[in-house]
Amino acid sequence: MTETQKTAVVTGASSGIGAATARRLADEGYHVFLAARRADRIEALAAEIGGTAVVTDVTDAASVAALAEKVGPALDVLVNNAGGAFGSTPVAEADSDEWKRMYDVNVVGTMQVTRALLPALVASGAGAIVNVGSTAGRVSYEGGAGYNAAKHGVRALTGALRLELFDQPVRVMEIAPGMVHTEEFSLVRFEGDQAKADAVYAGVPDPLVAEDIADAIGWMVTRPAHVNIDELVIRPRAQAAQHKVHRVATD
Ligand code: 8X3
Repeated sequence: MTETQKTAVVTGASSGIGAATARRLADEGYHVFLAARRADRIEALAAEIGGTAVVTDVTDAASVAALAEKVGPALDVLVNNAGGAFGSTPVAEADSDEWKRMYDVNVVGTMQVTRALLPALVASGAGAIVNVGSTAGRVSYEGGAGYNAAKHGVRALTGALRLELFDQPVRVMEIAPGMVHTEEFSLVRFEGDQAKADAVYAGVPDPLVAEDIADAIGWMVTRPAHVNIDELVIRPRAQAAQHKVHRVATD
């Protein structure tokens, strides 16, 4: 890292949108701190992009404090990407532990990382926060309630934070992706059931990929410091709405 190089933290940087965003921000010239639980993955990516891997569990305040310590006194960009959906049961059959985990990683995790890094973002004189929300935080759908609630929570947190920081040199932004075909998102949601995970994207001509979201985040953070992209909803063309998805026969 050079004295003048800008810095970024990306949580959930071990795969999918987080890994693609880390790569993208490195391409934009940032020194990227890759925060995630899986050391082997973030160390490999850090080596590839010249960043710093920091094994972090965003749900653990002590682990997040260690991340802040490593980042140091100034930070330009924070991408709160760590999150996910666990399970897809209707409310009548919901698993309380899955719901708590979703709230913990998506909402409390975002809060804890933001709280810890806010002084450094302010100190940079032009900080930028991008919270990775979801179209699932705009509408609800069957079997999605726990995730819907968590991502609506990310949106609520983002809105309150923007108001609280109105006189501070920190932009507070949210990106809300729709259908993005990543290696793990649906696999995690369906607890390792590859067939169910594949069915989500079956026949969809071009779902978004992680690089599409990374590209948008790269654009958001590289706008001039006075330009706050409050919310950016981004879907594949084939997904006109959550339930209105164009699919073509695959056989
Ligand atoms: C993921 C988008 O469509 O699975 O955040 O709810 S969706």
